[in-house]
Amino acid sequence: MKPVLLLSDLHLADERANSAGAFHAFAAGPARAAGAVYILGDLFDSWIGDDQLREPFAANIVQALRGIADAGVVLSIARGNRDFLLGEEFARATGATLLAEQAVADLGGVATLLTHGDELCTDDHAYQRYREWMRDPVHRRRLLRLPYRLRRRIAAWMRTRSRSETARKPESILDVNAAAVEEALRRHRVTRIIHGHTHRPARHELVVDGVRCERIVLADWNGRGHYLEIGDEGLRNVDIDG
Ligand SMILES: [Mn+2]
Repeated sequence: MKPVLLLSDLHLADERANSAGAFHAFAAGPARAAGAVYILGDLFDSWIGDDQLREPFAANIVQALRGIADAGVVLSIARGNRDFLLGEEFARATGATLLAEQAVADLGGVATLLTHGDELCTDDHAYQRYREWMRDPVHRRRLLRLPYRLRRRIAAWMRTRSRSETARKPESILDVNAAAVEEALRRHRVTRIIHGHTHRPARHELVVDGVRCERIVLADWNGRGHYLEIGDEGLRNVDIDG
């Protein structure tokens, strides 16, 4: 069986050349030999609408994604909190399928819940309120109608605000809530969840209703790339240099 590769929180941006380099190495190499590639959100550090496709940096990344899909690899991309505005035009340009917020996929014979994971951070009430507002299609449409340059300024302002708020919030409320994780596993009747968002890569074991379950948190990219490979020999974390 060809391996399944999962990655998240690449936060690709013009000013992060090493991460972009690692991504291009990934797209030209291991990704093309995979059976499926899942990008679980925050591929881009910011996405302000599919008209961002005309930016040279974004166009390069999209071309690399297209190369993966054209190699016959099933490419699936979840929206993260930074790139929740990824839309149909982006999907068409890349040949990727945009995943629902929570999606179940059979990965190496194990039904696995895939999500970016920010919806599980329910202890961060201020963030969840913001998230609810942004999820409203009316708010999204209104946002997307604003001129491109204005959206870019808003996104920059939101990134600065998010950084300062995250810095002042206690560590504990920025992680997933245990009850929210259990509830998600129960609702989808799965024993494994893979997510990103928290930038706390780990493999956690937990017991839900007497059943052993597993929660895998993918690593964020910080100058170096990372992906999780699920293959015949089990799970393996792989680093990619930019
Ligand atoms: Mn995130």
